[in-house]
Amino acid sequence: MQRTFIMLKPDAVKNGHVGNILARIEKEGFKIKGMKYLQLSLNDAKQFYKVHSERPFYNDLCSYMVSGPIVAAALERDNAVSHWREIIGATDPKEAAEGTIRKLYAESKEANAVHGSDSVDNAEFEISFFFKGHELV
Ligand code: IDP
Ligand code: MG
Repeated sequence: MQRTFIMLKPDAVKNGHVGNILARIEKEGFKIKGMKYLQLSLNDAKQFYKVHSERPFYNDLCSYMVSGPIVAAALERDNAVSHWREIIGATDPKEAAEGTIRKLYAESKEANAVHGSDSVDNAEFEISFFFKGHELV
């Protein structure tokens, strides 16, 4: 069993896709280990996306991530990291495969509905960024 960290980004919440995406999460066999509905602070967004701080889209991305509430969750499954990446599809929904979460629900390359950790190490780091031990079941 493996854990990954995911977010339902502001566009997914604003556009009313939370229920459908949570249903997909359950259908794919993920167990929810922790979940929060929250508004990120700009500092938290900057910290979370620090690896992208040199990228041209960094400031816009951080502003966008604080533009409305999000859902943050820790999910468990076999191959959780790669399975979630597979079912969310490419970063840009225009390039995402049919049936993927980003293809179905994303607005744009920036407002792309969901986040997913890109490695097991990053997943553990990102889970600890959002959750204290007692907030995970
Ligand atoms: P990922 O979410 O598919 O792993 P990353 O390259 O890690 O994609 O980028 C993090 C987030 O930054 C993306 O999910 C997206 O919201 C945003 N982003 C990435 N590339 C661009 C871009 O070229 N323009 C605008 N936003 C971008
Ligand atoms: Mg990434």
